Amino acid sequence: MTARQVGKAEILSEYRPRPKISVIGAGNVGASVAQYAVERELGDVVLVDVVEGIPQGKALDLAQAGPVHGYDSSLTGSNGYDETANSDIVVITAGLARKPGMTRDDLLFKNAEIVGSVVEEVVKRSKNAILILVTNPLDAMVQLAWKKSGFPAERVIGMAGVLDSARFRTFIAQELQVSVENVTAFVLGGHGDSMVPLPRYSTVTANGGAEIVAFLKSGSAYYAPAASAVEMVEAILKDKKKILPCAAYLNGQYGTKGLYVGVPVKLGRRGVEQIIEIKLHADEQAAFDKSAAAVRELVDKLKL
Ligand code: TXD
Repeated sequence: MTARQVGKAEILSEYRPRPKISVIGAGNVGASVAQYAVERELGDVVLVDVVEGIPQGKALDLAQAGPVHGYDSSLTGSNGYDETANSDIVVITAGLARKPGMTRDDLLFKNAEIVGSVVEEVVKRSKNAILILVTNPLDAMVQLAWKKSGFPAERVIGMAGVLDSARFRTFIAQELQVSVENVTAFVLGGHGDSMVPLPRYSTVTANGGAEIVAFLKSGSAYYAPAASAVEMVEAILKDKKKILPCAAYLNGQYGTKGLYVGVPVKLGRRGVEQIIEIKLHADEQAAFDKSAAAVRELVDKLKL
């Protein structure tokens, strides 16, 4: 690029604020998403929750870690949505978490109500945002959010595959005593017990989440889920064109139509920029179909 004199007016006219990342639900996952996002200086963060004082307190606490960690992203906590106006990305974690013995599906109706109202508030103020859904049951919640938002499908994405794949990689690395960095793995299908780890099925992986629920007793996993959501945020804001497994809207791909299910996608500034179709073996396709059928059953219950 050739050097040129840039006048002050030109600099001002090119001024762009930092990306705004709103995180709805300032619980375990939401607060960790905020933490990882500011630690990587991906943008300014607005934390929203219904519980008074929680988003404000956590936002202030995280802001005060800034001088130590060396980030200067701004953090705002609120019980309302006005501060989320013109967000680039909205990560939705609001809802109830699984308790021991509870399946993700038990959460369906309660969380549908919460996510529905959140999406309504969010889209009123951020018409061009990309929505990343985290709340369970994930595949049904992302389908609901897509319907409620009226957004194109490429701007409504579910986080599950990155986490499920990270868990798969962790277990393989622990078993083989090698660095997690040397292990790649992919998990397809819905986020639940019918998920399809590739290259081959593993029940250890499918239970990775339940294991943590059993350890923690109150609450479910949140560090790895938050890290996974932030990997998606980063891929989008930095337009990385990164291929990650996400819950995406299928329109015939993988033999499934009109449904959100976990598949590899290319993530960039426009959201889901491409759905990557890998050729499945017959047994993998059968497992995928079974998983998609389980998601459809749940979505049908919502009567969207
Ligand atoms: O892979 C995945 N997608 C997941 C999903 C991995 C981990 C967690 N997963 C699900 O995310 C989990 O089953 C829950 O449905 C959500 C959030 O889990 P988290 O562990 O963060 O739950 P918390 O700590 O209970 O936080 C939820 C917060 C809590 O502070 C509530 O007060 C708030 O959500 N909440 C709301 N905020 C805004 N608006 C409304 N209506 C609302 N209702 C509850």
